[in-house]
Amino acid sequence: MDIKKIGIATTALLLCANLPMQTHAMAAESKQVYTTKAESKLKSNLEEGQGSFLDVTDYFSVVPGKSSSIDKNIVTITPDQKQQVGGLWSDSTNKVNLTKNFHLEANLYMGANQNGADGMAFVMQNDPRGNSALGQLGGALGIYGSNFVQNALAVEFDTYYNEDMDRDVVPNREHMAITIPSADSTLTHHALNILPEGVHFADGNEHLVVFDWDAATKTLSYSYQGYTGSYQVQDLQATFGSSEVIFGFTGSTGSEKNLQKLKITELQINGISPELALEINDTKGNNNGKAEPSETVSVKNTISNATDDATSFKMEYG
Ligand SMILES: [Ca+2]
Ligand SMILES: [Ca+2]
Repeated sequence: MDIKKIGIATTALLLCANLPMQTHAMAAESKQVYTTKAESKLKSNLEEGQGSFLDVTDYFSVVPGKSSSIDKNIVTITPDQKQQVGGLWSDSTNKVNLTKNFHLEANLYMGANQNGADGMAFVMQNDPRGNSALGQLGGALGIYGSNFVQNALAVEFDTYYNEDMDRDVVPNREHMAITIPSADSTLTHHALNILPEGVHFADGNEHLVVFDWDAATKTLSYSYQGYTGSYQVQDLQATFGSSEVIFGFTGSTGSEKNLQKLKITELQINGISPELALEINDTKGNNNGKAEPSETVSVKNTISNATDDATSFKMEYG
């Protein structure tokens, strides 16, 4: 991943007392201002959890009264029971800005029953129902049907071929695709990948899935076990009714079933994940972090962002 340097700030301090340099390093870091609280929270979660979430409930919640549940950082979308539907959504008060890049990685477990159903979907949405939005069960995957998730874009991992909704999937096998959820019984499967004969999502193992939103090209991409696909949105307003969305996962079972669960392992929203490198030099260069009275000390902050999204943020010096 490219490290893109997005800002350099240099300042010089004239010290009048024999202060330990660490004082100044801390001051510079603590004044860093992030765009929203959610970003700060995500960043601290990632730091505390060393790249993974300790508690998903800090930023996500399941659709109340449905079949999904959270246990620590494991989200069960559907238990291994028939006629289930559930979903997990991000905090509706801290939305994702689609003019900035987005990156999410998760481990998906689609079950162990090769003849099971129905699958899961990753969804970005601006449904008026917010984080209680959910479609129908069975082949509708919790995103389609009369109560479909509106103003949305979805990546479905479909473990069961349905004669109606999967009509354009040829040959008629398990597949992944990007869709625009609607109430129509005929869907268009964009960026379609069909699993080979005898290969099943429900293989009893977890697999990494990666989603990226590229703000510059308005393109959603997925990557799963070597399969990739992407879909370009022409207009944010037309697709989402906004430039801000919430995101999450849905899933369902029907007359067939599977245990379907996931673990979010990496998340970057609104271009966060800045890394701060602090370089301190005093003019004598030999006093191990302590400056002498009247000595000039230079402090150089280099802020880099591991995403390729050059989000602006503010530096303050005290
Ligand atoms: Ca299906
Ligand atoms: Ca499908």
